[in-house]
Amino acid sequence: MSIVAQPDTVRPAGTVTSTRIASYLLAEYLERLGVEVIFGLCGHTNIAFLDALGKSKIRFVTTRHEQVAAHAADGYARASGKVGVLLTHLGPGLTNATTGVANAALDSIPMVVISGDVPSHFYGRHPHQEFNLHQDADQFQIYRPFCKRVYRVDRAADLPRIIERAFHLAQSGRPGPVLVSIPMDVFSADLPADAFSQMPATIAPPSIDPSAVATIVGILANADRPVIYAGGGVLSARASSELAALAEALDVPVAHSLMGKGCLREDHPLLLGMTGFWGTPIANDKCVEADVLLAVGTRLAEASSSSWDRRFTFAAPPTRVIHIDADIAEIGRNLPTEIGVVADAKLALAALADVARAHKHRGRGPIREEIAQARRAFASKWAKQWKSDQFPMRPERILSELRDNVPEDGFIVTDVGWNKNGVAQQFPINVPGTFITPSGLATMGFGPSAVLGVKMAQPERAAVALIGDGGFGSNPSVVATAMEAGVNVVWLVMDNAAFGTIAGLEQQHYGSSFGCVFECDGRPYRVDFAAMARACGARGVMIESADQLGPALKEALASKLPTVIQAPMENAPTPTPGHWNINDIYRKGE
Ligand SMILES: Cc1ncc(C[n+]2csc(CCOP(=O)(O)OP(=O)(O)O)c2C)c(N)n1
Repeated sequence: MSIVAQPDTVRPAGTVTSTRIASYLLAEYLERLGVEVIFGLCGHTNIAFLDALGKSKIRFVTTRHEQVAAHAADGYARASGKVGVLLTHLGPGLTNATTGVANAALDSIPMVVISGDVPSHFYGRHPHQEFNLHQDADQFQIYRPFCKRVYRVDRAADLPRIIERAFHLAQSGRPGPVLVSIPMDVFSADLPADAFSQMPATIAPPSIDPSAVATIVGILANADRPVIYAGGGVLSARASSELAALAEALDVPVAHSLMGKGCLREDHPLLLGMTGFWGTPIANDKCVEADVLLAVGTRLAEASSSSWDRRFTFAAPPTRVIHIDADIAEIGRNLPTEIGVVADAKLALAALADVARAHKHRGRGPIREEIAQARRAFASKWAKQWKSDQFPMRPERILSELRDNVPEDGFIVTDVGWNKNGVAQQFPINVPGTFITPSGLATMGFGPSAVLGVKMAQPERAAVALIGDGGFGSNPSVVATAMEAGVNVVWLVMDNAAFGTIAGLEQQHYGSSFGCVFECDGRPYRVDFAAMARACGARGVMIESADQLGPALKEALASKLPTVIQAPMENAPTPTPGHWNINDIYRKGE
């Protein structure tokens, strides 16, 4: 027996002639929304929808862990500018994906999570895998702290409306994930054939008021030491050329957060670099001395703000802060702010640049020479290491081989550890959006998986995951997934036989790396990830001397198969010109 769900709107009699099963209508609706690929993992609660996907034009990429699927959907969203879509089973499937979805949330990545759920007629009776210790059919609540909205579809008739709302919310305002938890009987319910008729509205993003433009341009033009501070919001709004136009019109230097890396070409004469703990001295110095700071699309987060310690990166007041962001909650939270503007970064920067071009500004003195000189001086500290033949390799040499061999428009996807911090500080990024990194949640395990989605979004461009052995080891099943999906990504594993960054921190404060290194019988323990890749049918290359890395990268990028390159590496710390308050907290006992 099938039950035809009642439509939630009154329909003129005789306008509906047929019904169809909800899962097939859902797949067709997602096609109409432009969904090209869904990442996920099966379970008894979602196979009705998988059957529909199999009959649709949408590609389904099955992973071997839901966290991998969530990061891949996240990577796809970052590289395509579209919504990432994730499909999970209920209970453990949904909980496995939490880390990946939370990571996307904290980096403002649009995502829709579709999860199977228990049969709605069994809510509260402890059907198989139900979360019910506090409330019946409660799994969707697990996602509340990091989703823009969590929906459980209690009536089949609500499914079309909820899916439309999910795609609308995920992309609008400050983007983020939305969960739609679908009881398995809802997938199988009949719905009127035209039930999914409402498409999400096209949204005109908020712009900036002309009087605010005039005020801000006036303040910047008359400032003695202004700085523009670009966050990830500049890149997600695809606003690099507007940023460059504003900076050039008023001759204002540009610093950036971790997520803002790549906002200007590396050789742009006004680019200061990243701020904060792993930033550059000139970026921290110019921000701390600034009389005006125009922050755009940023949370002014802890790591990039030297824990907001006014000695190192930002000192407001006396610095006058102007903050433009898509999310009003960000404005004024971390720094006292004089002017806040809720606007789309691209529209706001374009409006500011237009007015700035016709505006006179104070002389900035030899600011460009000063920047060039300071950046050269900092880079000279590791110039020798960029060419080092040492083996196990210096991390800087690994970066230099990567830069020499990956085309400018290729993607560098990092994880956490030396890879993220070193690339953000030292690695030239010239094409906006080609540096992809986990910032807000800083999730170990992001890079190896996210690169899959990046490559699927941009199959013609190179995609390399630069990751540590800790990060790669946390979910090596990505190699099998890449083989099945036919994506020729490259994982370059910086292997220091440790959770190196934390090992170094513990060593610095406690004189030991207990619990942070990989050892077997008291000796460093290295997994042969290259051999493991070959066991999956992929390519695997173990580097045995520094000069082998360049050729190995060339071959990997030319190959049709995915490749793991494992480069044994010294555990050397990334320079830290800024400050991180955690270093004031540790206390060593007897
Ligand atoms: C899921 C998760 N667990 C723990 C951490 C804390 N953490 C930050 S860096 C790091 C070490 C990463 O090790 P590896 O991938 O080998 O890179 P390396 O630091 O050696 O460069 C850890 C464990 C984290 N960020 N994410």
